[in-house]
Amino acid sequence: MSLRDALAIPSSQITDEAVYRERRRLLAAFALTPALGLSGCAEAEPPAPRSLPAASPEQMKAGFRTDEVLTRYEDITTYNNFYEFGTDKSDPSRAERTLRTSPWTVAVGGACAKPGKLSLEDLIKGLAPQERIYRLRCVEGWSMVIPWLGVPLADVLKRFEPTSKAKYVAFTTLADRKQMPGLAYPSINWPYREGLRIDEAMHPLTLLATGLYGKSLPQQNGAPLRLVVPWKYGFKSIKSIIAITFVERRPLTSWNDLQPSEYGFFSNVNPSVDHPRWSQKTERRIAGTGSKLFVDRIPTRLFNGYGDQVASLYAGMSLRLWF
Ligand SMILES: Nc1nc2c(c(=O)[nH]1)N[C@H]1C(S)=C(S)[C@@H](COP(=O)(O)O)O[C@H]1N2
Ligand SMILES: [Mo]
Repeated sequence: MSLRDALAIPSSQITDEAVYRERRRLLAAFALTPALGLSGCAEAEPPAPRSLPAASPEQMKAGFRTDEVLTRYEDITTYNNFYEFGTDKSDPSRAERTLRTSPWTVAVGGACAKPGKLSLEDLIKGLAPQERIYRLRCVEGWSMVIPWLGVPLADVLKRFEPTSKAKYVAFTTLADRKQMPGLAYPSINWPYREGLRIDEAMHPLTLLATGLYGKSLPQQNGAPLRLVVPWKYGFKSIKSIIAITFVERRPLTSWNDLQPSEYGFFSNVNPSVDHPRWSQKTERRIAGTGSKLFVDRIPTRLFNGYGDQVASLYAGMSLRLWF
């Protein structure tokens, strides 16, 4: 693994003291020696730890970290939903590495003063990658605990100076048949699209992830850039983003468009609002050891356990009506 991989940012950006210290901390946390990182040798890596050094009380309070057992790297990277690479959980990790993640361009436009088409490097320039350990709850009833690397979406969006007409933010995934074999099947009306209300997009928990477990994102997890919204069902966390658009009206989103009675626009995790075809009261946590993928069923929590941080966004709204 290269040092760039370990940091999920270009080495040209490792300039200031803060980034340097963050780098040292990440390397230490994931027990990667700089020597191993720099040599790029093929030595087997030590298994990644299942928990990380204790977070500060501030990080815990903000929801940026959890001390739950981490899902194994191999499970996070082989049990995936990424229909652009097939609809089975194992399809995305088994697919050929056809996604060209560099150069990668993101078009940011719509209701903002400074629209632009930027390289990924320029999009996140100067923003130090932060480590966030989040629960991910899929609408299908399973969940993981994932150590992401990324930058707050708000820090990126502010650079484009959204106007007062920017009430929502729309996101689009790449849709290229040559790079994504799943596009040959009409499982979804391609491209995959998602959206957030502007206050959700600007919330400090909302992350643009560039890595996980201290390495850059693998193809199957949405390389090189994906959204992570930990209090919403996993399908809101759109992968391999090529466009971000500020809009005045609620944008079309793929799962809501496909089956509006089953997948709402908000899709906040909520154990009291069942999916029409199954209960959402519990979830199967993927945190097993050995050949075991799941641990026992655990209760699902309102807003996926991030209520202290996000409940105020929905004050006065019926969560049943606006599911
Ligand atoms: N473009 C795109 N983004 C997507 C999906 C997809 O099929 N295509 N699946 C979603 C679903 S249903 C989930 S649960 C998460 C899974 O992310 P992971 O595979 O990294 O765990 O990605 C979401 N983002
Ligand atoms: Mo999902």
